[in-house]
Amino acid sequence: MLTPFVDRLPLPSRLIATEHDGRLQVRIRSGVHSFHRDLPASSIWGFEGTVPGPTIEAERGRPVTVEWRNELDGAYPVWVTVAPQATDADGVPVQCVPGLSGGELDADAAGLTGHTVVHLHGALTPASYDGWAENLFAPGQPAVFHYPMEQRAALLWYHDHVMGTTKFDVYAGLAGLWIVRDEQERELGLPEGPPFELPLLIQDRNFDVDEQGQLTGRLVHKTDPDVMEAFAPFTIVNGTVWPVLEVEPATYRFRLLNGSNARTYRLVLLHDGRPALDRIEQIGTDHGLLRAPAAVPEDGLVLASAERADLLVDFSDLDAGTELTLLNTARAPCDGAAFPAAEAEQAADLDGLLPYPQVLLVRVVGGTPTKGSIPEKLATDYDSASADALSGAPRRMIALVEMELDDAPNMLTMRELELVGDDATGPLVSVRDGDETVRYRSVAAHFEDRTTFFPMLGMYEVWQLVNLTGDTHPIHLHLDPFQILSRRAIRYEIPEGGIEDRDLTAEITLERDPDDDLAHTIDDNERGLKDTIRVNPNELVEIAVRFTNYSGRYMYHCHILEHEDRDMMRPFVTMPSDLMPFMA
Ligand SMILES: [Cu+2]
Repeated sequence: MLTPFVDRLPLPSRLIATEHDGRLQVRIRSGVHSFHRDLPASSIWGFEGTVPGPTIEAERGRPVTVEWRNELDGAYPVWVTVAPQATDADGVPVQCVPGLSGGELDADAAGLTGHTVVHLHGALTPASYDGWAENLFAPGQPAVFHYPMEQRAALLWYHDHVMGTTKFDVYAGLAGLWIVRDEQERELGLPEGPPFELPLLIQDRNFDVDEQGQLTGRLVHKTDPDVMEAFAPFTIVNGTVWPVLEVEPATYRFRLLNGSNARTYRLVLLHDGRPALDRIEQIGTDHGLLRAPAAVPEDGLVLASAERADLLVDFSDLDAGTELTLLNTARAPCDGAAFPAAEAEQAADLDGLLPYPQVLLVRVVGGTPTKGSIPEKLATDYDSASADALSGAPRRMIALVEMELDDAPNMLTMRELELVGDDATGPLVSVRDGDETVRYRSVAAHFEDRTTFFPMLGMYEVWQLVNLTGDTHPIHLHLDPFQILSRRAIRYEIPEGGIEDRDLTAEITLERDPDDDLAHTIDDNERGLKDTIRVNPNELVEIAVRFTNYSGRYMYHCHILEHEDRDMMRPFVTMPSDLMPFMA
């Protein structure tokens, strides 16, 4: 119904902080946006009224002050609905088709008046400027945020983070990219800026239809009784459905971000119908450069919501007129299951809420072939946490659980678990690893529950995330980056009624479930500095994190926006060491 590959890939406008002496003003405005040649204009909320917002480019060590001017006016521009059935009359999942599918308009969403708060994802930011989800500013209220930019070069992104409505605000368009650059990275001679460095913000969107079934351009956030996340059928890159990118025969640098509400992508580049993943070297991840380039996993590049990839893609040997397609092969919701790259053209899967695998068409045009060299060594400024540093590290255990509710969609929560002794009774979580069993009690489940995590600045901590749900959750920590230590298969049993509002009863064993065919491996491209990590079903992921400079109240959460809004988000408070003795 929309023709793929007819619109050119747009590039967001660039806002280079040093050209403005580090002082920027970004207006948050209602606007209109064209998502496709054949779609009427859509009403949106956007930074500077555009989708995506401008790409802000900053230099390490040069602070940036942004006056986020909330000038939103008018009604919330997206129609929100829960369709009454999961499938339509033809048996097609309603999330694969446009329109409201018989759903009523959500009056509460329609009544939103534009309170917002901006979070710079991936930034090392003092707590007061981190975009705490409850510190909102209404239209007309000033918000001046200071970003120190004392951090390595990386692709960050800024987006709305309002408690309970992040899923609506980001979906309406409130997201933009932010690139930090530094001299260490420049020394590698990588492409910087146009035409060879291209930011690619990938998202999924849906639209309404009129009585004749024609698309109206009105954005639609639709869920169904079986699936609480919105998985929209149309993939947009930089705000355009299935765009075309014209390239010269050269090496390009793609800065990818998955900015979707919930969808995980597994991206496959095809040339003449065959995987061309060997044209791609991944050089960076969430927090910047890897230590060495990594090949893309053979099934494709997986990016969950908020994950980034810095890629060098070689088109230098290709004749003018050559076309390559970037496709997505990941079913939704994502459970980590494999799909062979060679079959990417057949990846469409209605039951997997993937009606259209198309993402982007790359067309080679004329030019002088220029092959960029890829440095063998990239980052030299970080190492793995040493066994020494980790031996005395505090360990924190977090269980991801899905609670069924009688009168509402399921609720995803994170349970913070506290070690208990052998004599503890009541609802407990046991974790058996070989001959050893440790037991925990759930001490926090909701955002408003008491804070239990008080990490000390400068000290490594090991956080363990155990997934007791059927889907993959991308878990994001605000503030400093972390490194993944391990990904282990688990099996578990939760007795009938074991998931209560606060309490949790579960038996977890660190061994593979016989029905589990996930690999539970760490990909090479996950061995960098990360701020978002996928925790797959039947899996325990261990990360090492060290908070460095800023103390205060921050958040960690699942980055599926429908999950963080309800209730997969928790606070933590980073503490300077000298104040630790004064903690109650
Ligand atoms: Cu989640």
